[in-house]
Amino acid sequence: MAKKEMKKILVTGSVGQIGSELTMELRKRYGAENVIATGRKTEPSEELRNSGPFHFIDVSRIETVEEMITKYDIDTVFHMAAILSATGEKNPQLCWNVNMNGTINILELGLKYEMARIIIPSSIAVWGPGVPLENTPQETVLQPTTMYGVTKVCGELLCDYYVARFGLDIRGLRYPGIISYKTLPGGGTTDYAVEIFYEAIDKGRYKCFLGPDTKLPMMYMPDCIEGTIQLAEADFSKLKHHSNFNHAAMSFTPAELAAEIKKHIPEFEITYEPDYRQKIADSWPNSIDDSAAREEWGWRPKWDLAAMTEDMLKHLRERHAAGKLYG
Ligand code: AKB
Repeated sequence: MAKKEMKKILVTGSVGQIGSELTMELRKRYGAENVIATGRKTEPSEELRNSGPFHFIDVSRIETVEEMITKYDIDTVFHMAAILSATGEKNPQLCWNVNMNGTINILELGLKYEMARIIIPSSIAVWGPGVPLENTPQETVLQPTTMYGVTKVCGELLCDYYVARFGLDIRGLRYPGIISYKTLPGGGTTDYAVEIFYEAIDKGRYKCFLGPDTKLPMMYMPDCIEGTIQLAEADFSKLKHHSNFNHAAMSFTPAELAAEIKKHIPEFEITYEPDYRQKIADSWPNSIDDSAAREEWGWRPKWDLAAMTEDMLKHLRERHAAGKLYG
C-alpha cells in the first residue's frame, strides 16, 4: 500500500531554470531538510547548496538515483531533469537517454519504494504540425517532429501506463515556455523570451532567433511553481487526467513582447535572425486550452504579459544596478 503523504522529496534537475525555484519553494513549504536537491554537472547556486541537502546524480543511471532514495527515505519525486528541444535537436541520442531512461528509472524506483507521489512535467513540445494552432485542446493528435517532443509523448504514455497498470500516483503538466529572472534557461526554443530581458537591460537591443510573428504559449515562473505544487497537492481521486494537463497563462509573439518592453525602455530595439529553432517553434501551437486543469484541480494563472514584463524588468534592473545581472 503506497504511503500518501509527501514528506521526503527528491528534486531532480534542481539546478535548472524551473528546478532551482521549485526546490526553494518546496523547502519553504515542506522544510529545508526534507527537500533533497540534485543536479548532474552544473554547480548549484550558493542559495541552493546552503539551504538544504544537495547531491550530484545522473538520472539515466538508476543506481545514483536509488542511492538518494534509500539514504533519505524518499517518498516523492519532482522529476525536473530533462534535455530541452533545441539541445535535443543537436544531440537526439542524449535527449532520448536522459529523458526516457531518466523517466523509466524514476517510475521503477517509485514502484519499488511504494512512493506517495511522482511529478513529471511534460511540454507543449508534445504537439506537431496538423493540430489546431489556437486553443489546442487537451485531447488531440500528438505527432511531434522533435526528439524532445517524442520523449515527452512517450513519457506521458509511460506515466499513464504506470498509473493504470500499477496504481502509482503520477501527475504531470504540459509546460509552455517559462519566463523567469533567477536562473537562465538552457537549450530551449522559448528561451528567447528570457534572453530578451537581459539584453534589453544590458545592451538596449536584442537579436531574436525566432521571427517577429511566432506566437507561442508562455508563463511567468510564479504561476509555473504555484501550478506545479497545486497539482502535486491535488486530490488524486478527483483527477481524470494524470500525466498531461495543458497548463496555460498567456501567449505572445516576439514582436508583441518587444513592444511591451519598449513601454519601459523606449530606446530598445529588436532585430530578427531566425535559425534552426524557428522550425521547432513553427511545429508548436500558438495557444492552448487548459480547461481540464481548471476543472480538475482549480488552475488559475495570475500573471499576464504586462504584469510579467514590469516585474521582470524591475528585478533585473536591481540586479544590473548591483553589478550582478547574470548572477
Ligand atoms: C523548450 O523550449 O524546449 C521548453 C519547452 C517549451 O518545453 N521551454
